Amino acid sequence: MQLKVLAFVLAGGEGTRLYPLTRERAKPAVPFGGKYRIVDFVLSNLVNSGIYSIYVLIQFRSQSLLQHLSDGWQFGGILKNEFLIPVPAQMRTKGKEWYRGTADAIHQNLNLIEQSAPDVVVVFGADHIYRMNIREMIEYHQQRHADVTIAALPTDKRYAKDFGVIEADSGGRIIGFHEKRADAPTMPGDSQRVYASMGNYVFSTDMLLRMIEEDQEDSQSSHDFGRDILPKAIDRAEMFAYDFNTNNIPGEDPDKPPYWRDVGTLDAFYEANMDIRAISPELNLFNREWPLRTASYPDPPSKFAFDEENRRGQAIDSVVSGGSIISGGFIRDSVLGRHVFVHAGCEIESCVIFDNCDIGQNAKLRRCILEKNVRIPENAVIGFDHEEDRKHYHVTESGIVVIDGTRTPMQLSTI
Ligand code: ADQ
Repeated sequence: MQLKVLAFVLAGGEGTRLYPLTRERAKPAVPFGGKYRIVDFVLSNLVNSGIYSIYVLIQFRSQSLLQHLSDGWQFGGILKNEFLIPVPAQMRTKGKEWYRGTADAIHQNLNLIEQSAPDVVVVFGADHIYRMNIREMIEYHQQRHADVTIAALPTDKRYAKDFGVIEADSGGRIIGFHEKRADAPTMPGDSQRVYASMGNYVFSTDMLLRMIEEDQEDSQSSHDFGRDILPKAIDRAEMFAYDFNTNNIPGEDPDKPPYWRDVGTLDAFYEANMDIRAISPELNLFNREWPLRTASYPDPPSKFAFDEENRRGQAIDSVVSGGSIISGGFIRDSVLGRHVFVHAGCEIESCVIFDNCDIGQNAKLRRCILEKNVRIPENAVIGFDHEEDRKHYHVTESGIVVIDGTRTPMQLSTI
């Protein structure tokens, strides 16, 4: 395949339902799985698929995301076709506005498409935890001579209201697109499931340019792919659904459906973190044939020690990131970020702990998410009595206690 591919990653989402984790950062910059950020998944999928020409479109609270991209992802410089460049709104609309919707984000950057003249443009969201061989989706797009291909995940029909639903015939041709409608049509031959759009699209360049320009002329449009562009394109473009369950990822068990999770809510975010920590995890971080890339820091290794009372520091069915010290505490079913200090006598069960947290002696934590820089006092007991927890913290529907942290102090140069 000798195709010129340009990728846009839509990384501007606010992620309001992940509050307080999105108070200071855009959703794609929220930490995940100890040492990663959510955006690392789509970027790893692109790079592992051989796509290195990437613009990341940013908007809300972008500083943390920019910092992460700069720490871990800004490759390029030598080869002109290898770049990862964050792009804020260019204010190209008449009203000089921020991105008004996902399609407007592409519109404001049409010059980037025109000047590189790609054969296909891939537009992917940055909000999901998944592994995907994007090359296979592009091959499918080419084989079908499609103008537009949408990644589709067979999903229980009760979730139709949360997604764009693709209506396809048995050959995969798209005949309707229904953005977030509970009564959207089910899959051919399966009355219980719908084809949910994963928000990942492959476009042939000419068709994308035409659709985006026409959309700008429409004063009623909200300039969104799901709400405006895709439903309107049905009669005019060759559109196909790419069934994600047919995707093959090197190093993954071909009998298991590929992993994809929407982490739009705190509960879903928590559950997806839990998916990585078991002995045979749902999401395997150890697949060397499809590595998850992220920023790397000069962290020391993590350390497990006996405390003064000769209690072992140990972690079972857990993930512990670099620079963490477990001194005589017991950790089970948990995911720990970088530089977490667990003091003597702690018991931590089923928790997700971000970087730089400090858990005081003999504290007991169960089913908590700890933001960065949280200090848990000695002897604290959290996650056992939700009435008590609610007095101090946010507790989700399923009973996850979310403990907010403080800002990371910025190191300045001194003279
Ligand atoms: P939504 O879940 O509503 O539906 P949306 O808020 O449109 O998703 O965000 C899609 C992607 O674009 C995310 O990665 C987000 O970070 C990013 N984004 C949002 N606003 C942006 C902006 N102004 N600038 C840049 N990036 C922005 C969409 C589709 C559905 C599909 C689901 C799958 O509309 O059809 O089913 O994604 O999750």
